[in-house]
Amino acid sequence: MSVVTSGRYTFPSYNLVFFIFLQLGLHSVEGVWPLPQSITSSPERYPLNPQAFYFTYGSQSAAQEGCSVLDEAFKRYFSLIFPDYSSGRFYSEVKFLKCKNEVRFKVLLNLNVVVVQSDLSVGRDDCDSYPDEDSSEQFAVFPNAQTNNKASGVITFQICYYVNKTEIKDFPRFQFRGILLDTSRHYLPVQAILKTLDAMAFSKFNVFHWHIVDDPSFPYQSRTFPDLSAKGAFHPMTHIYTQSDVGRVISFARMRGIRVLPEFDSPGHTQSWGKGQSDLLTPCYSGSSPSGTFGPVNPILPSTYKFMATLFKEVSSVFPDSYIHLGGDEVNFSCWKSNPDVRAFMLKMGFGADFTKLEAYYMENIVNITVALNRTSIVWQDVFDYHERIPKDTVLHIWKGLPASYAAELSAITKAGYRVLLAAPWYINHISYGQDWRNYYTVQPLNFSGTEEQKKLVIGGEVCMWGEYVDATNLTPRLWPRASAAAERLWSDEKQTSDVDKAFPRLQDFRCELLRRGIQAEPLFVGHCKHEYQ
Ligand code: CP6
Repeated sequence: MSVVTSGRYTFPSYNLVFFIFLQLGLHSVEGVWPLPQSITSSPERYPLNPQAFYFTYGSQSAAQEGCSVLDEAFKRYFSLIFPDYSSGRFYSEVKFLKCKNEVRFKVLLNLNVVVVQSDLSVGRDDCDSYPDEDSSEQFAVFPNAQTNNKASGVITFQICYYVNKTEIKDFPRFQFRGILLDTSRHYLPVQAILKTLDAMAFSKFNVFHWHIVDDPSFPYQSRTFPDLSAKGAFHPMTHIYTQSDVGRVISFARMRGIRVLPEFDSPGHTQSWGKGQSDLLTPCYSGSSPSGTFGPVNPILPSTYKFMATLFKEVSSVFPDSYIHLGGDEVNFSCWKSNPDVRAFMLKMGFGADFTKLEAYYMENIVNITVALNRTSIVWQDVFDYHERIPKDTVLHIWKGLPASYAAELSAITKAGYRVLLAAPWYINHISYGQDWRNYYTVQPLNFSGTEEQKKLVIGGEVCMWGEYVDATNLTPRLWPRASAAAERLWSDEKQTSDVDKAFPRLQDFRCELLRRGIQAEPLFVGHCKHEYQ
């Protein structure tokens, strides 16, 4: 059996097409997650046989052999569909055991060819470049069976798996579907990041927001300022991300249709920066003399902006995405207030005693640095709350509050004409007893007062995994399958996914599929997975 993929246009989101496939191959439509915009399955089914199965490019497809993202995706998904075959265990006992719940029979098999045509709508650029906000993720699959008489006669085969004849037309509801990992509170080994990227693709997440540095540690090894990690990382050799590590993460993500969005959060959350860069942080005062402690980045020195311009120039050359996250959250003003030089600067600038004006002044300067680098900025909502003098293409990232307050914030920010990203309802690092995924699932991102134009400014959402209590030991089960609940909210049609009880068995199935693919996803409730005894 072969699977031919072809299209009038070309392929977009490599992680999508084959994902659906796999699920069709092994399970019923119920296990497909997130729910496609349109899926129709018929009882007609075809045997799925690894010896006669291959992916290939359709003659109509603009992408052809040599399209790296697709060539690699073909290999990955073949192994996922036929794990035993790929590991050479196909004829072993394992395979036999796997079949025991199916009607067992041997057949003389005419090699059936299942043709799956994919119509997708992007140019071939996506084969060789990085995914971006304009990458189309639309696709459709139409399988049908043909008899391939050229195949080498008949073979004896034990068939365990079938694929139902199924048509899918699919596209995302929101363009930005992200996961934040925090590598400052705890260092996450590169392997843990790659594993997370793999799992992200399975749920159709398409942005890895890398909150790479923060107060506790500075693991990014900078080319221009190597002291930042040499002095600011938990360990200067083992707990850092070298340039080559970062490159690996970016290309691994690219192959899965995932953008890497770096965050260098300032002026707050920068304690670790001060260890390797003197005069960057504000000296705090106790009365009339310095106390020996330091506060946020010092906004009054020209040297600060020179440093930041150099750092962000490097960042924009290392990270290809057209967005850079600049942070701007949770600035504590007490140290700025204590410092006489800062107070004098405030008077000189006419800020009076309003320190939000100083923060606004700082953020404007930083945003302008990224504008000069031809990058679009994303900032936390605090920056909007303080002032509105930021470029109109800046994206505001909502992280605060209960539904009522984030709805009000969505309303206010979009009314001012800014694009917005919603993170507040998806703090996946928070855990509690019971099925909290239901809260993530029932979020209604567009349920705020505003015009249709305002609603269009909501570009998507993000699941945040803040790292205070998370390292490589508990990252995976804390993320999965709970993050998948948010993934369906961000991908699928709202009306078709309005019933959380209907979602439950599908999410349970999907969690089993994650386990089968080697992702240690935690259970949702009492039960078992079929693959445990198949
Ligand atoms: N770190 C940084 C954090 C948080 C933020 N920024 C944060 C604070 C409170 C909650 C969740 C996250 N840990 N740098 C705010 C965006 Cl509840």
